[in-house]
Amino acid sequence: MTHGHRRPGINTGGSHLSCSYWLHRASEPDGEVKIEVLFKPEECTPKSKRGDLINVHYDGFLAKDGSQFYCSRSDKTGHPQWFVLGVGQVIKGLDIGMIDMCPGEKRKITVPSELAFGVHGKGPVPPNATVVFEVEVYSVSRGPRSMEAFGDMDLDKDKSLTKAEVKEYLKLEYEKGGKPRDDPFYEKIMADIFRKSDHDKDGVISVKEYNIYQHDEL
Ligand SMILES: [Ca+2]
Ligand SMILES: [Ca+2]
Repeated sequence: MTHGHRRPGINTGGSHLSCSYWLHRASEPDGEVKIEVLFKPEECTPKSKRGDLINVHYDGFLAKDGSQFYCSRSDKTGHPQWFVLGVGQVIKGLDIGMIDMCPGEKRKITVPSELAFGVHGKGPVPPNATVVFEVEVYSVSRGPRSMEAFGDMDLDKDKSLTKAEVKEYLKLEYEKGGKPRDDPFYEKIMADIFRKSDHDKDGVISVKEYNIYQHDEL
């Protein structure tokens, strides 16, 4: 499967589960996001809210026949994706359906086309398609809205984030969740974060680059 364009809500990897473990046929919702909690840790904190930076793995399926239009777990370049919840970095249905999730929680989120890929569809998703995502949250942290989080990451307080600084932060986040990872794992996430945030490509994320969401209504 090729990905010739950027598709909202794609991410990958990190889990030992195979894509085939979750095949299903969803019922058609009426213009609303339908959430089913598949797994919830006993200790379910922190809970995600708008503006949080979350790290998530998810697979996408077409509701009509359960066929998979994206399988991040089998994507070799894949890794769990970081995005800011509630600001349109993923399809609307996921922004809605992923609120109040804690690390370790898994959900099945059924999204009507108008809150997904709409009347035109996108890539392998046909027009007017209801889609289903199986989502697993790895971490939830204060988002780019929070300059406090920036301050936490900016270890030398020079008002810019190097890869080393962001990596330290990620490591702490992962170790907190009891899921330490190897270096290549972090390198992939770093590449993802810097591709999205380091707009002038100077190798560091400035306050301005970091805080591009400040004008969003959260
Ligand atoms: Ca710094
Ligand atoms: Ca920069």
